[in-house]
Amino acid sequence: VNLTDYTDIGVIGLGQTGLSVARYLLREGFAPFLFDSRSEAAVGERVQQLEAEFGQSLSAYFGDFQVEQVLGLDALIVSPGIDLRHPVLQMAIDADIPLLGDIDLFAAQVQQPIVGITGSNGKSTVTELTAAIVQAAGQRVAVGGNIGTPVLDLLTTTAAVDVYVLELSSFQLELMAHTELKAATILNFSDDHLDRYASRQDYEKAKQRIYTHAHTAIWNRDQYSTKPVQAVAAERTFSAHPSEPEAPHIYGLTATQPVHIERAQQPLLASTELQLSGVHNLLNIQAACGLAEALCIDITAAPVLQVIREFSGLPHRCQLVGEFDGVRWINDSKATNIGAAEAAITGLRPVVSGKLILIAGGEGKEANFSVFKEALKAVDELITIGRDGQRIASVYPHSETHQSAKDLQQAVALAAQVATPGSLVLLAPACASFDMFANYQERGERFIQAVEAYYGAA
Ligand code: UMA
Ligand code: ADP
Repeated sequence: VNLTDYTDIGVIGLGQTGLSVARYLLREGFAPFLFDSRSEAAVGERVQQLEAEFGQSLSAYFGDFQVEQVLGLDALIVSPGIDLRHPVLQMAIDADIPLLGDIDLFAAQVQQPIVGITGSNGKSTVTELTAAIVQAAGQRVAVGGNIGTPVLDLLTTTAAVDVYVLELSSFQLELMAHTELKAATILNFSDDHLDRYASRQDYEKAKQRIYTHAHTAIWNRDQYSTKPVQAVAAERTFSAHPSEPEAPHIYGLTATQPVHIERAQQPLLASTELQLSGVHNLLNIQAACGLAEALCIDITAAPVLQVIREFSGLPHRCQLVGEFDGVRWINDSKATNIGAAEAAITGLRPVVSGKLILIAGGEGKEANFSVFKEALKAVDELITIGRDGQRIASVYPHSETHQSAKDLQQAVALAAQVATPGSLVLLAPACASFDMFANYQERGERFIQAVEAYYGAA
């Protein structure tokens, strides 16, 4: 991507990404045209801040994207949250105006190896764990992308970087066409974001773009749709099953107890020595090891193994809030789709002696909840919240124990009332949070507060 080919560049969307793009363009001497379909009242302040920061006035347009303004531009840099099926963007495509994403712009500016991580679930965990491994191997690492730091902001730090580790969403990948990745993985697929894609196939196709210019692909041999559809220079696979003798350098789990992560038929780490729990995390560790090996890191080195053992995950992902009256409360607010909630239920069920009580619901993103039915069999009590809570309740096999709550406080109170010692209450909504909260972090924090308030522990 060579921006010097263009004069009038539009920045579509002024959230975290759009602002980082605008700053980048301003640093490079462009005078970008800024667009956000929300009102000026909602986003105007961000533009004023930019104007103050760069000491120049900017052309900004708020409200519905206007054809005459957008079609007059030479290139559009589009934020991931914006649906490329938007009629004005479709007209821009028809008019041969290039639509660009921030990842390609970033990659064109860096020489260091870049690692890319996508998948429906586990992206942030694998991103942080991979970064921790790279660091343990003595290399300087920077982390960004969908995890929260827009990639172009990574260019502004002065600290030296040896490797970039990026979490990439399907939305970011839709506009990634040229980025070369030293190693890339699709961790898994589960229904998600079907409000943005015509079909599951379209969603998978967007994620497959991660391998377009990847050197090494790390994929999940329990889900063949994660395998690159086109040839790559090298491959490694991971699985919940033992590795196969004919294919070296592949990961798996031993069939013997305690379960070990194995590499090339050799046990590498025992599940019992890890802070992370659940089979899904054993897969995440294998994927991170595969990515690190593609960077020529010796993952059998003692400091690397130690960092994996000590890695305790991220907040809002199966995080223990506390144990009160013999009841454990787990915050898995980041379970924003069915696959993530399933992983939490299946991972935790074996360690619950009392009831497993699930709090779920929210904005369902048009997912097909009938596939959630199997996992819900393991749930003794279901309490639903939010807009699509009823859609989950409608597939719940033990419907006689279902209760619906108007907010999280009420859900916590209802859960506490039905919990017995040895029970576990899990917030794993299987839905996005936007119908009730600003984001999954706020949902998780409100849950923690509600639990602490209920037990007077705050
Ligand atoms: N906007 C419009 N028109 C629209 C839609 C949005 O103008 O039709 C405007 C909004 O008014 C707002 C801005 O665009 O001002 C928001 O842009 P955005 O939705 O692209 O969000 P950013 O703030 O740029 O954050 C994005 C990612 N968000 C999404 O993809 C929805 C963040 O991932 C990411 O951390 C950030 O870039 C930095 O790379 C969040 C996310 O929810 C965590 N990701 C999804 C997920 O993980 O499931 C994909
Ligand atoms: P992402 O960044 O893809 O949303 P996270 O690492 O933040 O992924 O984890 C989100 C949720 O998904 C967690 O709360 C956890 O329950 C679940 N999860 C994590 N890893 C996996 C996996 N490999 N397979 C299925 N579910 C997973």
